[in-house]
This record gives sequence, C-alpha cells and structure tokens, in this order.
Amino acid sequence: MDKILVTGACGQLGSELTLALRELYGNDNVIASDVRPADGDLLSGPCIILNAMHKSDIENAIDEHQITQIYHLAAILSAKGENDPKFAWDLNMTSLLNILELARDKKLDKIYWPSSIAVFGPDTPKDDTPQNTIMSPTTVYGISKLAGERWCEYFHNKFGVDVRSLRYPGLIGYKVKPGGGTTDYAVDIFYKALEENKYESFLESDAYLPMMYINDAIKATINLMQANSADVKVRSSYNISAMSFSPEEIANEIKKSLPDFKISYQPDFRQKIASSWPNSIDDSEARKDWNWQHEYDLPKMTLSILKGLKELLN
Ligand code: NAD
Ligand code: AKB
Repeated sequence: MDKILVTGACGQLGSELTLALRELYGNDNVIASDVRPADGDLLSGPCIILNAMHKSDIENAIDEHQITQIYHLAAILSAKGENDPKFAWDLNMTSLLNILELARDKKLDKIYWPSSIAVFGPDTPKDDTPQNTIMSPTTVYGISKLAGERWCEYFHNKFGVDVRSLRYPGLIGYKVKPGGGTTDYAVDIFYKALEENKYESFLESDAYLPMMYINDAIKATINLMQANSADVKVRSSYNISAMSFSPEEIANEIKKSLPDFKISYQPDFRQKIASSWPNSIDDSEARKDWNWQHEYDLPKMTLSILKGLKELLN
C-alpha cells in the first residue's frame, strides 16, 4: 500500500497537492508535514511537525508511518532566498540530500521533488526554452534547483532511486497565498482586484513569464508520479508549460470581468530576476514521454480564480 509523506505541506502548492493525494490514496495514507503547524483542510488527515533540514525527523516519520513515497516540497523560493542566500542554499540542498539518501538507504518506492524555471538565466534562449540548453541561474534559488536536478539524476543513475521532477513555471492558485517568489504578483493581483479594484505590480508591465494554474500543476505532478518508470526518461527535471503572460495582459483579462480594475507599476528587485527567466517553455518531452496536456489558459484560469476567490472572501 502507498504511504505518502509531503514536506512543506502548508505552502502554496502543498496545501492543495496534499488534498489531491488524499483523494487518490485515502486521508490516512497521506501525511502532511511542515515546520509550522497545519490548519484548515489539511487537518482532514495526519499532520506532523517536521524540519526537512533534520535527517532524523524525516527518518522517524518514514519509520513511524511506513512511508513508501515522499513529495518533497519544502524550500525557500526566489525572492525570499535573496534575503539570506546562505540559508536558502542550506535549506534547499540539505533537505533534498537528506531525502535522496533516505530514499536510497530505506529503498523507498518513489520521490517527487519540484524544480523551477529559475534554473534558467539570462544566457538561456528566451522563447520556447528547450529541455537541454544553457543554464545560468542568477538567484541562489535557481542555483539550488539546478544543483538539485543534477543530484536527482545522479541518485537515479548511481543508486536506482526513482526520483521524478518538474520544472514548474510560476504557479497560480488562490486558496493559499504564495511564500516569496518572483511570480507571486500573479496571485496577489486577484486578491487586490476583488478587495480594492486596483493593484500595484512589482514587475514591469511587459514582464512576460511562463505560468500555470495550480490545478494543472497538480495534474502534471500526479500524472508524472503515476507514469510507468520506463516512460520517465528525463531524470533531472522535465520542462512543463501551460501559458505565458505579462502583468499588463493579466490585468486586461481581469478587466473583462471587473471593468474598473486599475493596475500601476512600481518595479523592485524582483524585476531583475524576472528579466533573467524565459518567456516561454518547450515542454514537448513531457508531452511525448507521459502524455502531458494542460487544461487552463489565461482566460479560463482568470474566470476560475475570480469565481473561487469571490466565494472565499465572502
Ligand atoms: P511555499 O513557500 O508556499 O511553501 C514552502 C513550505 O515549506 C512552507 O509551508 C514552509 O513552512 C515549509 N518549510 C520551510 N522550511 C522548512 C523546513 N526546514 N522543513 C519543512 N518545511 C519547511 O512554496 P510553494 O510555492 O508551495 O513551493 C513548493 C515547492 O514547489 C518548492 O520546492 C518550490 O521551489 C517549488 N516551486 C514552486 C513554484 C511556485 O510558483 N509556487 C514554482 C516552481 C517551483
Ligand atoms: C518563484 O517565483 O520563485 C517561483 C518559481 C517560478 O520557482 N514561483
């Protein structure tokens, strides 16, 4: 029987992915863990406090709950990582290596670990960025994700660890606020649109970036994890894509539902990070190897978020 541990489960992705996994595997078989206490819907199943930097915490959880798979989501993201680069490096790398070593030593079935478009940099081709290309990340977060990809492939090739990974673009959900990324504006904008009818963007009007609705990210993650091992040909991390847009474009889409909505621009240090990332991603290998297909484009996502968030805020 599959028994799953999710690290970083209280975050933007974890809080929704954990519930999707519980739907599939049963509430009691998916253990939500984080350094902070869980609340809300996460309490529908087991929740534990676990610091992913402490190998013994993870080992105890594996033994106690007879864990067979880990979804390792705990990390510091791009913008927050720049406040304390050494800590971001330590957290992102130590936690991943703890989990890869435990997966090898305890012969776990599968590991999921997300990478990011932050592995790319200013020298990377900007449009339809290929799976294999120049990687020159400029943030400590991107450097840690690129190193993490190499470690995942190494543990797969050398020790046979079945580790799988996606290079997510900016993820957009509305149920939990994001935790310190460069693409967070695309979540904040919906809150401010409904609460104040205006938004000040910390990116330029034309900062065009790859993005994905969280429902698609969850679908991609589960599809990849349920694919036959032989079909998972990329063992560093798969490019994955759904849509790309700029702050001006998403604001125009919101205006179709809220005609008085206004956007203004006050770019800060995050603009430089955004400028170093691709405009769009070529994810043909994911589409070919395990049949990836996205469902949400910008108009469909915008309507879904405005409807769901309106209900949440009322
Ligand atoms: P988040 O910041 O919302 O959540 C991270 C969670 O990790 C938080 O709940 C935090 O409390 C927890 N955490 C921090 N330190 C911890 C520790 N030492 N031990 C255990 N838990 C700890 O991040 P997210 O947006 O949910 O991202 C999840 C994963 O997906 C990350 O690896 C991130 O790099 C990756 N990713 C996210 C995006 C995105 O747009 N959200 C894009 C690309 C990749
Ligand atoms: C961030 O902006 O740091 C994340 C990411 C793209 O990895 N959303």
